[in-house]
Amino acid sequence: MVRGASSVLLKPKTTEEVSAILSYCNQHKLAVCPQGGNTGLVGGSVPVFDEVIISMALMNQVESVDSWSGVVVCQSGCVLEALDQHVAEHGLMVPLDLGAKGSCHIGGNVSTNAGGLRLLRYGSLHGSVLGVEAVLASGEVIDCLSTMKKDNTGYDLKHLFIGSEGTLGIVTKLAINCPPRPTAVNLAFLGLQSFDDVLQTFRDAKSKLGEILSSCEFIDRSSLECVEENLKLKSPIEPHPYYMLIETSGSNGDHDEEKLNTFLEYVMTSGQVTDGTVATEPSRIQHIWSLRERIAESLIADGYTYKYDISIPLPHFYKMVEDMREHLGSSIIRCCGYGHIGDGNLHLNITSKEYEKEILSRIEPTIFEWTARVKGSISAEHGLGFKKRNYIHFSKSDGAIGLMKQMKKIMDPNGILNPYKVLPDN
Ligand code: FAD
Ligand code: S2G
Ligand code: ZN
Repeated sequence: MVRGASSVLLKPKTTEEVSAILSYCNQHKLAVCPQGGNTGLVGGSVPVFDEVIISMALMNQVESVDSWSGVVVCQSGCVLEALDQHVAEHGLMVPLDLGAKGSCHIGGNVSTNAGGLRLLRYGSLHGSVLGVEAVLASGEVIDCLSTMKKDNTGYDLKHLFIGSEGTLGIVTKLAINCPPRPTAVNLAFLGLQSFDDVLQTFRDAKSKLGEILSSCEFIDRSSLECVEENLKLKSPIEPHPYYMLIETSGSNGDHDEEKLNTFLEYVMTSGQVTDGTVATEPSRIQHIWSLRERIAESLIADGYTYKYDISIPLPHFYKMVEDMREHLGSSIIRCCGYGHIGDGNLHLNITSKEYEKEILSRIEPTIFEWTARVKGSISAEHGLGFKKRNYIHFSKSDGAIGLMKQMKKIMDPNGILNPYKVLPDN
């Protein structure tokens, strides 16, 4: 848990106001902390000392929706869910979905390069964001707000602002390529006996569902027990060691249902999947998604959560959970693994009654060394923020970190943008 406070909170309404604020803060060497929906999980949006908080909440207007190309231009303070509802009126969807959709901003999503539940289908924001308008520490407005899907004129600077967590500039507007909203959605909730079966079923889902596969999520028994015990949610199938959520999204219900049934028949007869149910009706789909999306919330009820968001090569994916569980023994309440298996992204969460330094010292740096050994990433999608910045060297070379520091120096010479975030102290 990261806490902070500041005596100044500014809520600009326009790019010009952001520019004037940053130009003043830069001249007077006043540090700032950009804030979106404040749902980040690594302390990136929390002031460390008395940084001026710049909240983007009032910059929440959609500027244009091009129904031919599906490109939407909006301000960065649009709440993800509200933006998705807005574009839904045009038969489009925002190519990103995550449990925090009701509060997070699209600007915060871009600044953390959020992954979410459908990256498997719609790719990363580095692909779906076509243009960015951002304001540099100097107050200079950088207009890279192209709405073109192809633009090979010089260095693609928008990528600097995607995932830099407010340390290179404040994102004020975005152009996003929004795909057509699917008219047919199915969600299968499957029970499996072994992790090998999970991997095999993932591979079969890709080959047998092909283009209609839109999400493949994983939950272990401990995660599901947590939402059942702490939130009193009910699983639609009998207890299993492992579970998967496999979603299809398409434009032809009959076609998709036939493909999904063929896939399910195959994985059930092969014994890879030993129980399962399929939801097509929105309220049932929502209930099954809540079993996955509310795991984080359910863990809070245990007490203190040590959270790890790791990219791991699939053959090692669940071994880390088993190794950590054995390593920590009875000193903890729960060690559970869930996440975006389709992206190789494990959310490993450990809980204890309250925070214990001794437990943390048994987890870290072991978990980061483990990750580095299998050439994974110590932060798959949540970013480094304040909490993980000093572990960056477990996933980035000294040369890469050195170049990042040079870029930071060029773009923010006075170091006023979100200090103590992303880059390590030394
Ligand atoms: P904030 O938390 O306000 O800020 C995040 C970072 O971006 C900070 O460093 C901040 O300074 C910076 N920032 C914010 N706005 C701007 C801007 N306009 N310009 C420049 N910098 C800015 N994350 C995932 O990737 N995938 C998930 O599946 C996922 N699921 C989640 C589920 C729950 C229940 C919760 C609570 C969080 C989840 N998250 C997930 C984490 C979080 O929602 C994301 O990191 C999200 O992108 C943060 O958006 P935000 O608007 O809340 O940003
Ligand atoms: C998710 C965020 C929740 C968590 O649920 O996909 O990114 O706390 C996570 O791990
Ligand atoms: Zn996630």
